[in-house]
Amino acid sequence: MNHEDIAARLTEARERTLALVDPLSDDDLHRQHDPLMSPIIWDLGHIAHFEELWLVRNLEGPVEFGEMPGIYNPFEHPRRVRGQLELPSLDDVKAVMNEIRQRVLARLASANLDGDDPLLCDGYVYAMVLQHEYQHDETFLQTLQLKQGAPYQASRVYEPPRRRVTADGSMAKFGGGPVELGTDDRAVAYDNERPRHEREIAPFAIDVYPVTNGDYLQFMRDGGYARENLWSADGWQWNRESQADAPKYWMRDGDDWCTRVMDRVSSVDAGLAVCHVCYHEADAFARWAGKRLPTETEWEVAAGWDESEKRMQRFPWGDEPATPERANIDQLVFGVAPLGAYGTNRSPLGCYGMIGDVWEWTSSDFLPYPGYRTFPYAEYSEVFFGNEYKVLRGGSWATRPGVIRNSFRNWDYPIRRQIFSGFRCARDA
Ligand code: AVJ
Ligand code: FE
Repeated sequence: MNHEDIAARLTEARERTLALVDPLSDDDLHRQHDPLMSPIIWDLGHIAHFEELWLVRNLEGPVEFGEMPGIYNPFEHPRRVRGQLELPSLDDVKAVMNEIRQRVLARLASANLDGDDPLLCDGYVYAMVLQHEYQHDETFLQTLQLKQGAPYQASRVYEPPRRRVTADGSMAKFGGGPVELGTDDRAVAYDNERPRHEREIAPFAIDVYPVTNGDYLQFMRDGGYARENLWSADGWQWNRESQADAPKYWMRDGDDWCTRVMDRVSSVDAGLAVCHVCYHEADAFARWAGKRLPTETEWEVAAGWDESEKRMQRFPWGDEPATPERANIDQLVFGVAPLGAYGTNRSPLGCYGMIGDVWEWTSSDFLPYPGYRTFPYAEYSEVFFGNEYKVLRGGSWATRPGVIRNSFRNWDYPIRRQIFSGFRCARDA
């Protein structure tokens, strides 16, 4: 990225953020719609102050992340209490966003992107701030799907490509052997994606297609939610406490089911990847199917390993960037697209749809790779490493293209399902 690219991308990111919140009323913006999500106005202020912290203050000399100011420090104010903060009006937040952006652009003009400073080199810190805003754009859509009051109406919804295939239950096979995982990229990748490292992989098979609503309905109709032996101990506890008997946002419709995406309610389409299931539901389904969830390593091999070249691709289709033509990403379709809609969204191993539509749960805890080094701040990845979080891969229809690639690692608690999450299964081969 050169200076002009950076400025153009910053502008584009902000246009998207503001377009997403444009249909919202003042009450919509300030209300805490759910304990899991911040008031939208908080995310807007937080986006601006994160940008100021990294693209102004940190470039003047290193500051602690803890200096993220008062109300916008995510660690001082957990999401469930953000509705109680004194939050500014939209006009005030927009004024702050613009004022910060002016200083960012002024500083950018003199930034040396070819030097040794790892923060500036190849525009890393700009890519980091862009990806932060992109990720909060997906957060907005989780909040808007949960929103109280009138359902959110997107200003534009795009049709996915017309192609559709029927899942045939097939699995792709990897014969085992050494593979290269992660990346050494220092221009865009987060610290948790580094370094590239070799691992010996046992032979495995993995579903060619993500688990569909049709597959999931079979699990439900076979008593999947009522059979304790299909669930882990934690999973069964979640099952009892939540009283869940279907994915989030599913509603009974006589003997059938319908579901809602924002303001659109439709009967559940058997030919779409299932969305809004938690890790425990995915894990129980896999056991019911006589399979298991893939590890994140297996997922990455299935998404990008080219065995003939002995090389990991950046994306399933190759190294060319993620675009809405190649995968259902970027908040355009506003929902999961029919299986097979994106013809070239296939990996060398033959797996379809590993990027886009739904994030895919893996069985892996969120842990550092061997040789991991925190950069540039511990509060992005390091403070979340451990066995509390499970890794998700691949991005969803709500993920912006600039923040998804095969090596990208997302994580969340195994009980969460307000995220756009689905899965595919694997087994030992
Ligand atoms: C990587 C999606 C888990 O939303 O908590 C946003 C991204 N980090 N601001 C999150 C993030 C800081 C993060 N996830
Ligand atoms: Fe953030």
